[in-house]
Amino acid sequence: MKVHADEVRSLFSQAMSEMYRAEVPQYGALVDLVTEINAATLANDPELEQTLRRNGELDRLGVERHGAIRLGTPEELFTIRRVFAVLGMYPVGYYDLSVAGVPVHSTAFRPVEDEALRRNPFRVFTSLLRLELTEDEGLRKKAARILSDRQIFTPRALELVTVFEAEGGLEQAEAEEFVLEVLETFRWHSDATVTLATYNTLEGAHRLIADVVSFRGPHINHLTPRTLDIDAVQVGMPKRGITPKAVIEGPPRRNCPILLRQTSFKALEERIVFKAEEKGLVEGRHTARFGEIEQRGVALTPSGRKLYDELLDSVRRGVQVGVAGSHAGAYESRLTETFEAFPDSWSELRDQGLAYFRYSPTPTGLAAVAREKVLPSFDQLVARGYLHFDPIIYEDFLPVSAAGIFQSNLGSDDQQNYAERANRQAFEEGLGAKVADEFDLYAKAQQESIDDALAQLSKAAGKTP
Ligand code: OOG
Ligand code: NI
Repeated sequence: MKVHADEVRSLFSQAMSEMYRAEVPQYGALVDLVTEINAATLANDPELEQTLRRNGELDRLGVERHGAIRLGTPEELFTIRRVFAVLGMYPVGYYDLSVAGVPVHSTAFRPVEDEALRRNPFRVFTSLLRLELTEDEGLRKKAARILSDRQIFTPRALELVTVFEAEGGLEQAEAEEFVLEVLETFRWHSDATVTLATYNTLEGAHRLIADVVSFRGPHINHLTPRTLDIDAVQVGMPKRGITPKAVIEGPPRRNCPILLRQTSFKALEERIVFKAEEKGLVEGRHTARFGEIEQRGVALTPSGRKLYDELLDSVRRGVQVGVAGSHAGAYESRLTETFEAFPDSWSELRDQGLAYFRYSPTPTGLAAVAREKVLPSFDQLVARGYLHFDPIIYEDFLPVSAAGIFQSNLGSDDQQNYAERANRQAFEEGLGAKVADEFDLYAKAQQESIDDALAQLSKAAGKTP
């Protein structure tokens, strides 16, 4: 019997979480804090609890994580796509981070079907280094040569991917083996593949280049739990010896959370053993791994997203963000003020077509149509409370936020100005597939819920004696 991909993904995300807990103790402390705050938030807000329960989100909350990796070559990207497919994760969205001075472009590998998301929404933000954005040709060639010498996947992992592709699934024992083999790709290596001198040259071009090129594999650089109250966690972190970045990325605190709010704490400084020029080994330091938390809200439609982007942009033009703690207060109050222009009730968000919702018939609605034997119009069904609507959670990422997270962990002095040069086509060529459009996925989920709800209501209306 083949194991369902959702099952393999759950095994994998759990194994990853255990590995990270063992390697980065602060991650464990953060997960404990988030678990406490989520429990307290649910206890104080029965309505939120009901909504999460109806959406099947309550069970996934405790295991929900996203991670991030940075790859070096298009070939690595191509193979990681095949690896993630075994885990039921597919590329969604294209993120160009060159605008923010980070020489990468990215996608998010994640489950796409409602049912799969409910089971375990594990996502990995996956970036590909863009050496072509670096001006120094010598350095570009050197980095490319080092990268071409490495193999980030174990031979057995590659074999099992081939088995999966040929047979459409893995047996239980193969799935368990696969999880262990793939874990190797994400593991931290404290020994670099380069000399300290090479590392320093790479770092001189960009910290991120050094992080990608100097190691045997794309170590997972953070694993993020989902909180229901990011402000409470932000306040609670220092008490547990964790220092978060100055500002929370994304929209401000609202009654109706939209998209995604994120905050992170600084990377660990780790001891690295470099190759020596002659004989022996040289010790040095590298920072790569950090911690992050996130609070997720409703997915926005293209017009909702446009409004979000415009408002955020006007805030950022007005205040220098995240440079120093003293700016944080000014940034936050401006953010809150500016976002007053964004409707903050579920019904306004729905009426104005700004967000996506999942519809379900109410018991009152089912009873009423059974009695009346007619089906009112869609808007009437909603107005009369025959149809209930719940927010569809945003499952993706935000480029401006991602850039803020990258930057705070690379050190703000690292900022460089690459020209905006999105190159989705090159990314997809490397990937060997097109990335899915996130809006299509949310629209589909909304439409399916409508079709299903209407089918139930008309069945109730027709069945009446
Ligand atoms: C990824 C940073 C982006 C997020 O949650 O937006 C990210 C990285 O630093 O590799 O994880
Ligand atoms: Ni992240």
